[in-house]
Amino acid sequence: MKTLLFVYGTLKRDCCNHAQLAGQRFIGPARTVPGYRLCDFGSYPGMIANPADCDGVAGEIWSVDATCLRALDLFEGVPEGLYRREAISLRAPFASEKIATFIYNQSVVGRRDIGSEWIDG
Ligand code: PCA
Repeated sequence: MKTLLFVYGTLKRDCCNHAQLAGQRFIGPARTVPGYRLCDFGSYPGMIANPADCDGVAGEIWSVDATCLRALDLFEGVPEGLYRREAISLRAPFASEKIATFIYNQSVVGRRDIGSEWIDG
């Protein structure tokens, strides 16, 4: 079974952890609806809900198989509660269904808001 996954950080093409998506299918660029922002954790970003946001977050949609999705959950620290995998709303052309993504699941107090787009440094 395949799952559509929205990636916005180090899993994107040209980013440091992209190899985790090896063998999976790129569907296209995408953007969340407004209400999400990125926080800076140094070498990676965390996306959180922020009702004051007007822009949403930019990323990519990938179609991933069940084995890859399980591996990604471990890689992103879902069992430890670093991220949680959640289905959220994206803008057109992906607006008709909710799409899975990794939402940051820990405190962002004191972390820098980096807005809508992650660029690997
Ligand atoms: N990896 C996941 C979540 C944040 C990160 O750096 C991603 O790229 O979507």
